[in-house]
Amino acid sequence: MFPAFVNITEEIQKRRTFAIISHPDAGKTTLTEKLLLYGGAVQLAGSVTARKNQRATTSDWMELEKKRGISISSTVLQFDYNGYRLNLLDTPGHKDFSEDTYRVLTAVDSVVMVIDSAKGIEPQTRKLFEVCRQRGVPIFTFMNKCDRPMKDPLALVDELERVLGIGAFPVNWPIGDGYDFRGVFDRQTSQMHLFERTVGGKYRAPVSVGGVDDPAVRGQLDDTTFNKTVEELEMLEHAGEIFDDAAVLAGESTPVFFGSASNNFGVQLLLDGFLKHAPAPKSRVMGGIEISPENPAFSGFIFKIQANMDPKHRDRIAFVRVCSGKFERDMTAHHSRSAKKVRLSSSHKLFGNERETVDEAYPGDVIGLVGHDSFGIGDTLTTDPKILYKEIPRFTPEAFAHLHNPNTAKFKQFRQGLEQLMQEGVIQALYLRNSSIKTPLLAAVGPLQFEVVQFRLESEYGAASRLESAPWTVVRWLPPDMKEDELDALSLPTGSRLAYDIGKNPVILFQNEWSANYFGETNKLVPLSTLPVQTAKE
Ligand SMILES: Nc1nc2c(ncn2[C@@H]2O[C@H](COP(=O)(O)OP(=O)(O)OP(=O)(O)O)[C@@H](O)[C@H]2O)c(=O)[nH]1
Ligand SMILES: [Mg+2]
Repeated sequence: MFPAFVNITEEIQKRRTFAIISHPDAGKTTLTEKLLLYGGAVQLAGSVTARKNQRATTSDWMELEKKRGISISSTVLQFDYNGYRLNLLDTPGHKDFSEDTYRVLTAVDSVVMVIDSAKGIEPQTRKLFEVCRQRGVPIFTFMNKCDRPMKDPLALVDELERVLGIGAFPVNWPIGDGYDFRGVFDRQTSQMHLFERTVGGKYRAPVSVGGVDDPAVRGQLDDTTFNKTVEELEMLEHAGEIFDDAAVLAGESTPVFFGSASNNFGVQLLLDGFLKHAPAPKSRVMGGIEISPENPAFSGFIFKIQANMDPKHRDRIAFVRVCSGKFERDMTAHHSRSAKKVRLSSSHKLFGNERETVDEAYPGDVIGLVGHDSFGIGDTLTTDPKILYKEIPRFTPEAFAHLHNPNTAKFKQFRQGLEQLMQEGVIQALYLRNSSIKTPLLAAVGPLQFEVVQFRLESEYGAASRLESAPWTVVRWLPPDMKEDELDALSLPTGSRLAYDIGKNPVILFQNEWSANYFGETNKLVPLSTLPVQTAKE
């Protein structure tokens, strides 16, 4: 049991573990930086990115993010603010990397959904929203980029409710927009917050706060902006909605905050408003058993693996979300995949690329474990082997390609690099049946994943590669218990091919949807599935 001086309930109640999600380019990484600035975790916004960029001279993989100006992988940042311990996960928005983003969603207790106020709800935001809703994850909304010509704020709120089918409660309201965006009105305290822009938004924006009638504040606004804001606020009041915590926690209503991440407008209000209402870690239900975070057994699961994050340490980190009990460095835990006991000695807390040894961790924390090659995505680590999490979603690949090694002298590097990257789950692999080609067929949710594999093979393993696209676009799983002779007996449409996934489950690769449907109709006794039957060991 726990030593008397640690109150585990208190530790759990302090934790807020959340992801920032949205369509590409809405401003997730920018907002993350600004939350760190306001959370006191960095002194100067941009310093995490800046550190990343300095490293880019040695870690070219980050170079790819910089070159393209997009996030290709999620980032974990842990910091303390105002009595809370935050575990923040910035996710990539591009749909080709949605496997990474979806895995992160299994590890968090709430999300901040960022919306570009000029664009409203974009397709990827909608998809991510659906995943959150299915999981019942509470959603907080940040309407970003109010410093640009934006949609009418009432229309934005209406769009949220209409398109996503969720209640929306504006916690604050924009004052002016575009060049005239001056700040926000906090509806809960009835205070105006007027900000000044700072060069590059590096420092906190100076703010003056006052009631609507406060002359110091009123004097800063022109009549048009002031009257429009007051009119809109009256309309909102008239609608008479109240902040409903229970609906927010049930994922039925989202608190809405307006602002501009790049200018630091509204960031503090978002941070404080979020912390006030976001949930602490709660129970997870697995196979009908409820595992409370206060369960004395330590348990957690691996939702991400990443090698070579820091060129100083060429190693592999398994990201674990702690779900129950207390983690202690050097403890021994049961590892679900190998069914063996493992000693967890090299544990870290993470802040982007930086890491620091951590001696203990509590439910809600994300920690990085180094030095276990047998760890895979989805694995459970626990002191109670009865606990088994099956959280990680699988995706149906839609793009297929062969990867060749053009340089026989580098065969070892090529092979080792590819194996590592597949273990990280950067890409899926299939093995063609009866094939002389020994390298796997790469299977991706989107083609940018191939680019990342090639880039990282070259920069981290010194192995060049040549990509050859494969003729298939559809994969379907066969029943996992099919025997070899039954597979032999199948009559496949022209151009189709049998293969196995990494769990040795048989699949068919089809040239197109039509061909897959045709097979389905002519082989009614062979049920096809778009995803493998999930076994916890995978
Ligand atoms: N005008 C304006 N631009 C912003 C604001 N916030 C972010 N941006 C810009 O929007 C662009 C995209 O920002 P990111 O933070 O990289 O977007 P992201 O959502 O992390 O993008 P991905 O991770 O690739 O999906 C950058 O050029 C930012 O400078 C804002 O409040 N106002
Ligand atoms: Mg980003």
